[in-house]
Amino acid sequence: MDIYFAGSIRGGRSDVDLYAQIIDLLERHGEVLTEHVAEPDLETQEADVSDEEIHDRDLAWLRRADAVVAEVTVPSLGVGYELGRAVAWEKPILCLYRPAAEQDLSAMVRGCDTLTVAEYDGLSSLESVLGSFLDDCRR
Ligand code: 6IA
Repeated sequence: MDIYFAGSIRGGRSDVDLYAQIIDLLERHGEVLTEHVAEPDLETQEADVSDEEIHDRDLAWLRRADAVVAEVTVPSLGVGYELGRAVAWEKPILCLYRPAAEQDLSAMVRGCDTLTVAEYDGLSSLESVLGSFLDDCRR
């Protein structure tokens, strides 16, 4: 199973360590196409890649994905855009949100009935949420 993980980059990197932990959990279920989202020094690594190349490469991965998992607690335009494209392509989508966060989740995400929002408070509660979502994607 190909899994597209989305998380904030230019929207803010305060959750980057958590993204790495979520990706570790996802890798038990399939191949994560976007491991770079958890790369602490992504900015320097991707310095030679144009925004157009990033956009086109990421959309090709998104198109190919069997499932999309997004951590949406740190608001990100790019993640919102990816979610909109994934909805249009009828991908199974799970959004992970920590309600204790400063910013409330956008109504455009929470109000979308073709994606699932899972509220959680820490990594320990995620294992079963991710497992049951990805099992459903296989059916
Ligand atoms: O608006 P954001 O940057 O927060 O958007 C984050 C989302 O867009 C992620 O889920 C990624 O899939 C995608 N994305 C945005 N920027 C990149 C990137 N390099 N590399 C890969 N995916 C990206 C940006 C490097 C740059 C800061 C030099």
